[in-house]
Amino acid sequence: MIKFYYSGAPNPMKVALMLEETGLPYEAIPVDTRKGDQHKPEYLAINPNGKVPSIVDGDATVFDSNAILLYLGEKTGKFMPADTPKAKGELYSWLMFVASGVGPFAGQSVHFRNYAPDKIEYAINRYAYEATRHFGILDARLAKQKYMLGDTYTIVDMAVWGWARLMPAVLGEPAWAKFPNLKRLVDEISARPAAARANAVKDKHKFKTEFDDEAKKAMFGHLSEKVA
Ligand SMILES: N[C@@H](CCC(=O)N[C@@H](CS)C(=O)NCC(=O)O)C(=O)O
Repeated sequence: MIKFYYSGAPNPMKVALMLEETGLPYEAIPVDTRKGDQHKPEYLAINPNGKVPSIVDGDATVFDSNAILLYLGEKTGKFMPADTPKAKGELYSWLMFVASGVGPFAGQSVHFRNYAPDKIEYAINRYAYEATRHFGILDARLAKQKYMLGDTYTIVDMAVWGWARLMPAVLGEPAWAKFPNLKRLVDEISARPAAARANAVKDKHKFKTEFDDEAKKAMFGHLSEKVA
């Protein structure tokens, strides 16, 4: 049985979606990042980066959401494109684009818009600009084809869904008007039974909801340590 270390945040939710889509048996193990569970030695032994998600599958340990999507796709053969150099080229490119571009820039946009103690216009604009640019690239691709890799739903669409469904927090609700094709994909995936089950996973556990000093200390290490 796969052990799935998670919280209700966007990166774990992509993996919850894939686990539900594939029907693999798994045990969801909560990591309450607002209480600092991600920094406990037993969790750092699984993911030295101290973030969620991670999975343990027999003797395989995998961390980083997009690596897990790829691992589960290869394990099951499901939601993967054709096994050809051309299709693999597209898979790796778009999956890494989501991992290194869409995710981190959307995350920083959420941070500077909603969480930073000072509203720094330069930072807010930089990350909103890059997040808008990245979502625009996805939208343009989805204007030409139904899914990120063509005619079929794959792990790349799940990776996109993880962050794009949080558009209101990343760029504000009105931003959806700029990305109609991306909205179509997000709405389609959100309506899938597996997405409803993925969203319901976190309701099985009680996560801390208060964003108090303990939560800030656990999630924003830079507030207590000056390195620059
Ligand atoms: N590149 C990692 C990023 C993981 C990540 O940033 N996870 C967030 C939740 S979406 C987290 O664990 N936050 C808690 C913290 O930063 O302490 C991935 O894709 O899995």
